[in-house]
Amino acid sequence: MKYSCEYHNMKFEPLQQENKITGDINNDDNVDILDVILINKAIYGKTELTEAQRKAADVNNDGKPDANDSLMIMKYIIKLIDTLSE
Ligand SMILES: [Ca+2]
Ligand SMILES: [Ca+2]
Repeated sequence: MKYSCEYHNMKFEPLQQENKITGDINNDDNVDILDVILINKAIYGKTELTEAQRKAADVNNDGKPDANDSLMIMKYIIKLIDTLSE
């Protein structure tokens, strides 16, 4: 049985393991628009990222998830760049 509870916008789920894919912030094994939405919400303070999510979101590895990472993930989704992890 999956444990999950939602309060308004916030969703809490057990996130024990590290996010495996760079840019896959919600850890669903795909890098897609949902991850861009999540990083943008975090940038604007609408949501909190876990430590693992912050690492997955920090695609350019400068120590923090921000607009540059969001842009890189978008470029990756529309195939302007081939890879997020160098
Ligand atoms: Ca994802
Ligand atoms: Ca970054």
